[in-house]
Amino acid sequence: GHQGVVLWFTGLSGAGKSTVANALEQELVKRKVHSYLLDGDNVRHGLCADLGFSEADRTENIRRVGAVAGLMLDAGLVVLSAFISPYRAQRQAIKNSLPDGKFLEIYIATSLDVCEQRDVKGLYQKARRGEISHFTGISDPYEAPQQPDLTIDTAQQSLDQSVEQLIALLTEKGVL
Ligand code: GGZ
Repeated sequence: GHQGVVLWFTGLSGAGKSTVANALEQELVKRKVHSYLLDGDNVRHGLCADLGFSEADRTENIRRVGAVAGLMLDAGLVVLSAFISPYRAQRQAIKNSLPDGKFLEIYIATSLDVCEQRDVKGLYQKARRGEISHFTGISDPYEAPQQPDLTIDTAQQSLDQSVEQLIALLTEKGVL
């Protein structure tokens, strides 16, 4: 059988966290590996619908997601979690709460310039105009991982290459 793990994707808005995590999830389905993708789309409308983007709310958002990821890990799932999770201490707290080796940090390192040029949802433009406050990378901090298990820059490599790297990491760690 397979053993569970938490793959924690972190990076700026528009960096490609959800895209890469979705592509990996599809590959895991093909391999009949039970996985679940937690991201803003399925968490911020329900479990965390009461939270915004202040430091306290982001910390609570990430704390809840980390707790859910821990429960899913107990159930033996490969958990993919894709949130900006901008604070090092938040990510470290989740790592500390899980068994050794069960938290793999995936840094989606796509630069702010690229994310802002993509501006898929027009949020960066709004943030620059001051229409959104506390926007990560513009008017709010992002603390990059110092020793991620994997770094992916979606401007430098294809989606397929990113998935291959992740599969290689999961294989190396004995998950697959
Ligand atoms: C950052 C914001 C903000 C602010 C709304 N700052 O590109 P998106 O739209 O889909 O991803 C962003 C998402 C970030 O939510 P997370 O739950 O991942 O954040 S955290 O981990 O910090 O709790 C963006 C949208 O929400 N968004 N306002 N001010 N991103």
